[in-house]
Amino acid sequence: MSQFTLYNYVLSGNCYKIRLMAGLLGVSYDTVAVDFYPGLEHRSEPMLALNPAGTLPVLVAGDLVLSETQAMLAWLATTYDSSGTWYPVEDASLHAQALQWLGFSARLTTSLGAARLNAMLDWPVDVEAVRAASRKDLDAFELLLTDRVFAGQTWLVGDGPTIADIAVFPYVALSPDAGFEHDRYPAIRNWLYAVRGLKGFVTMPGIHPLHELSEEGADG
Ligand SMILES: N[C@@H](CCC(=O)N[C@@H](CS)C(=O)NCC(=O)O)C(=O)O
Repeated sequence: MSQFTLYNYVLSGNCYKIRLMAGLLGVSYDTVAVDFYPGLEHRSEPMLALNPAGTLPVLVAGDLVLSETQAMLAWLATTYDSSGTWYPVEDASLHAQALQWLGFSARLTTSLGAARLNAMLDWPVDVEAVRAASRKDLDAFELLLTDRVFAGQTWLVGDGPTIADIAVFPYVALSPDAGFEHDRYPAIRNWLYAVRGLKGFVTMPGIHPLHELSEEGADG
């Protein structure tokens, strides 16, 4: 049974965060396709009535209308993860660290996300500024992940995957769309690999499944 409706654009990294989290939690939902480009339907009257900010995604569950991706991730984990591990609110330190990463993920929308929209759709942005911010964010993320590796950890918070990983994953994984390859980022490559290996992982254009070879695939 469908648990919520997602106003969705298939190429949007922020919409993908919600599709990915729902896949990992095994939650079913409906989608309403919004013609972000070229239609700019997210800025149409009906969409602005739903979300005056004119952004995607929008999540509707009964009376609840959410227009911030980070809040959607928190709501999904709090509502559908009975283990409590995806959003560790019981532990003040882990909770604060998760919120810290959610803030970082929002920043990535304005750096890597904007650079990607510009590269793919010729979206009007200050190209030099967003590309400089993108490189800075990727470099900083590589260093932070390297610290985690030295601490013997794979994930961003604690010792298992959380909504922090899901929030940060899309724009880092999609950065080659904007010409930011991962070759110089070994810690990022390992972490991307770990996320892609999660049970219930779903893909989007530009992000491939981890194992494409099956017995049939190997034959041709
Ligand atoms: N508040 C939003 C921002 C999301 C956002 O910027 N979404 C992009 C698409 S991925 C968007 O709708 N941009 C609208 C525009 O630039 O016209 C969130 O983090 O969920």
